Amino acid sequence: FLTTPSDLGIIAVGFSGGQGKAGVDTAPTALIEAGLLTQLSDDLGYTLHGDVSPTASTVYTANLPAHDPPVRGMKNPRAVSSVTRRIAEQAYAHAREGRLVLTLGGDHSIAIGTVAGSAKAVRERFGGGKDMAVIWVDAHADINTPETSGSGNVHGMPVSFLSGLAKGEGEVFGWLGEEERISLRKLVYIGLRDVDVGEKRILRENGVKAFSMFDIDRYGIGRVMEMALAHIGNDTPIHLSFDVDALDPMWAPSTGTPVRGGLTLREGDFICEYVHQTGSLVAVDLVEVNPSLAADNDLAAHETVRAGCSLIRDSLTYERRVVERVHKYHWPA
Ligand code: 6HN
Ligand code: MN
Ligand code: MN
Ligand code: MN
Repeated sequence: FLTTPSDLGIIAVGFSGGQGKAGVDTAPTALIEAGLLTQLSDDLGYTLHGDVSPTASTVYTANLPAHDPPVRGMKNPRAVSSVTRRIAEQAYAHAREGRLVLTLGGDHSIAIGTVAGSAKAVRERFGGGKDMAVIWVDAHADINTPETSGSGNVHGMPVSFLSGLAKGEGEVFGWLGEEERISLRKLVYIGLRDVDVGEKRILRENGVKAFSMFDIDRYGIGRVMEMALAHIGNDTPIHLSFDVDALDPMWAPSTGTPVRGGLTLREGDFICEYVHQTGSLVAVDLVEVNPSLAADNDLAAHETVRAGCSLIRDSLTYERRVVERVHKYHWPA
């Protein structure tokens, strides 16, 4: 059952409609120009699939509805819904081909698509008893419902739609079905430090497992990862959704909603290596890199892109110099 697939499906999503700041749509190109794909193919030995041409990521924002007024306070609701629907189909299709799925965001609203696609593929392949786990690494919980959100930005809501706490309807997330849902019992947060009042209530009422920066200081990242994986269980496929703002702005300054007091780059890399090492990883997202927010400071943008490449590499391998890969949940097409 233990296999070492070398096929990686890549989805480049230059999309910024889940929040208000332009520039996050250029991240896939910036990551690729920094040499990410060469590192994945030449250094780590993956065979890459998917259109990763510089213009590919723009297809997700082509043909978006011209008229897209708020729905239940959500901004750009139809655009986010149609883009994430396409991503879900892409992620599902890659997974069905037996590929590990890597998605380059984009703001975090795109995880509605990536997680939905993974959840559906895992459910089909392994059956209901093996619902997928999600490890959400972020300064924020991204679990606002449209009703609790103060900003109306959908990048603060993906987890509520994915878990069914918020229900979609018609052209705004009506496509999200039971088969794409995740269970809040198999969700684990790491790195939280800026959680809204309504989100805290949701986390408490649903008993969601969350390791804040306090827990990381208290136990250390090694023990936190042990506890996180103990909660998920040994035998569960994992989708890792990594918001670069989980890192301290010292390491990742070019992001839309930075919060000080975050993870060191090494702690972020450790999380990725640790998750990879379980062999249970089925998909990775890297989101919220926004190179243009540091236009006055090229170094800041460059450092953030570099941090993003490092996190991705480490989620796809471990013991960097030894270059070992391990994959349990691989399925043939
Ligand atoms: N992210 N909780 C805030 C909101 O607008 O709902 C911030 C969300 C940030 C989202 O960083 O992916
Ligand atoms: Mn965040
Ligand atoms: Mn569906
Ligand atoms: Mn986020």
